[in-house]
Amino acid sequence: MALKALIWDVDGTLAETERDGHRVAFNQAFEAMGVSWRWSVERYGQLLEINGGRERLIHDIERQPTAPADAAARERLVRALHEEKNRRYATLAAAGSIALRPGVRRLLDEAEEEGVLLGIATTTSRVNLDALLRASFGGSGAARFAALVCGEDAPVKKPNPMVYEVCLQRLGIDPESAIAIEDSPNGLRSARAAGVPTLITRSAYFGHLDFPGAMATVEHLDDDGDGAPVDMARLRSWHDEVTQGTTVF
Ligand code: XBP
Ligand code: MG
Repeated sequence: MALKALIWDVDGTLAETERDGHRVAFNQAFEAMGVSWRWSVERYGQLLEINGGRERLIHDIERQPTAPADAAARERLVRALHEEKNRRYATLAAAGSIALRPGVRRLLDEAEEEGVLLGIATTTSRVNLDALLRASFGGSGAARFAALVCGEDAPVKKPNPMVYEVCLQRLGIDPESAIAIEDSPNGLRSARAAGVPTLITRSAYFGHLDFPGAMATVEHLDDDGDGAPVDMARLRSWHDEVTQGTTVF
């Protein structure tokens, strides 16, 4: 089965956006809007069990003693906090403070040179994706991807497979013709449920975990485990193993 596309997760995979991006932006939004709580690195790691910043806020606000008691007031506060967070995140990204992870830029270039399609499958909001792509690749960054699927396009979030199913549909390919590149258990579950062989790159929050069902697991894309970069040849060899049935994963 030929490898036709790489489908990229964003947060934790393209860049370490969670600890030093979204979390910092959430705390800036909390301060700007006068709410009393802050999310520590540890607390945010617990909240990452929930995909979706808005969903994370809803979960946490129910446990905040100083949050409004009225449900409608909470909903208004959640919406306002999430919008403010996204503005703050875009500023952080535009300031160049969220760098691409090792090997990401090289592998994107290699895939394009070999005519392999690029997709994105993320639960983050489109505004956040655009901010990161603009900061990383300039104004035309989004145009590199044949399919960009964000939280708005797939409202049922990871680990549900919807985001990958929508991305495959827009790419016009079978799941077995792609490789997903992910960093989290929810992301792996989502890609596997859509039938996509998945490479895990270990990220700050999830790097200590095991990833049963992954096609392969590496520290990052500049080290395939043998100290060599993960390049298109390496991806094709892993892909051949799993799609030609020589490896069960
Ligand atoms: C990670 C997420 C996102 C971000 C925050 O997405 O779960 O919710 O944490 O972004 P992925 P939003 O790893 O799938 O890229 O606030 O826009 O949700
Ligand atoms: Mg991720």
